[in-house]
Amino acid sequence: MKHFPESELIINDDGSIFHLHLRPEQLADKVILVGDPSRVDMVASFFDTRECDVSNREFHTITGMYKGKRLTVVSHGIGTDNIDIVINELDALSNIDFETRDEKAEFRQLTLVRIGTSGGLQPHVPVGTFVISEKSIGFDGVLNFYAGRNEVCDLDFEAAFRRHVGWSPLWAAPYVIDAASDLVESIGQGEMVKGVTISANGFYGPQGRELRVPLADPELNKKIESFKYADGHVITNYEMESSALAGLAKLMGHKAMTVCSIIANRVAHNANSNYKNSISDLIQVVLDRI
Ligand code: R1P
Repeated sequence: MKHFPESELIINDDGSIFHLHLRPEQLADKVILVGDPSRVDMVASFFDTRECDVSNREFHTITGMYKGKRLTVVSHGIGTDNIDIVINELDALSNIDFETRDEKAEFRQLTLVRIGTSGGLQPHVPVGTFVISEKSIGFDGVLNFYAGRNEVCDLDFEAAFRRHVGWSPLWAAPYVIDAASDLVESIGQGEMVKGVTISANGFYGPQGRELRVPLADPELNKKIESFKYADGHVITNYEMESSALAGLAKLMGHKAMTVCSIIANRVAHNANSNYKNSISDLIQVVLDRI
């Protein structure tokens, strides 16, 4: 049984975990993840009752009941570095005894669904589409710091992708990871597109947006758009978190998936900055199906 000293697992004086400020009993088994702390209120506005509302930095959490289901909604801010914090802390809240600092004997599995916004990379995912990240490609490198990465990743897909785009040795090795298939089936019905999502490690250069500083490879997005894997998969969208969420969840034994509303299409060069209604519709669908 693993034991975790104070330096590795920091517990605040009130018994809450370091960044999220949550105590173990405040976490539900089903967790909705959103980037924006104010979007937590939007999700919780659907709840019938609330039992806690906790905020620290960009991490805002509300636990409550929705149609008889106990749910936690937590914001993670922007980027896979934040996902590393949030998923490790949610797992610690579930699977480490905060009194003894020992790993619990019985594993508690979480269901983690991120509801996000995203940029489309194909004509068949116009603004307003809901895209499920059936596969995620991490440009961020977070998963490469954990043992077992090769056992959970799709190494053939990684190799084909690297070859096709001429991946630079200066960039972190990309990792390719599947979402939990039962979540993809239960949530990804009807109107939703199942796709392949790149989680970029930045919003501008790493997603091919050039402002004043030129890009190392200005053709990278064109090569990404033209990539087609042997099984027919094409890359549908860019966001910044799904890879680390799916990857860490898989290494830890949790179920995870990301679904995004497309708010810009990089091929059609259009965007919708007024996307609140579309996100609200997506939230309602996910709350009903989770
Ligand atoms: C960038 O503007 C942010 O928006 C997208 C990206 O993943 C990144 O977090 O998702 P969210 O709207 O869920 O934060």
